Amino acid sequence: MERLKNGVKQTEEKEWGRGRLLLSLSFVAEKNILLVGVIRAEGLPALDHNGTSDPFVKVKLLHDANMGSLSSNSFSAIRKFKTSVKWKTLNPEFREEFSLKVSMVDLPKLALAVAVFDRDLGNNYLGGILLSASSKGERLKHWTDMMKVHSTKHMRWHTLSPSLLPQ
Ligand SMILES: [Ca+2]
Repeated sequence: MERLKNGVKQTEEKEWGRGRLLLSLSFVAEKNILLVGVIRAEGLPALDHNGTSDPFVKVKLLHDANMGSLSSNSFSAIRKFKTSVKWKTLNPEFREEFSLKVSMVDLPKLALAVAVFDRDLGNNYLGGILLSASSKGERLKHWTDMMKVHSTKHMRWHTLSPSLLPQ
């Protein structure tokens, strides 16, 4: 297939809509640490007048209430992080890793909310994903792979959804 100047990019944007995000997950059982790697995103929507965006990613660990209550010492462990801003790009390269203290008992009852924003006066929402044991498809597969095989970086692309994540 011929690589047309704009043809290829436009097709990709149609398929992905809000774009997609490459994430890495690794649970280190000996240290009770979940490592979340925000690697890169592709085909993000352009929200600025110059035809690009200024993306950054927020990562937040939440309690998935569908999966039962947490052990008492876990509430303090629920934290959030954000990456640096990548200016004027729809295909940002982040390569940032965050470390979250989580006990193995609580891991199946947690959810990871990953949301991409365009840095602006009001930080516009570009898209996001929610990974947990009550997710579906690729997201569920990624979460369960991380829980089953420890100390291994599980990498997976996720299609970003336009729906807002729980705060
Ligand atoms: Ca912007």
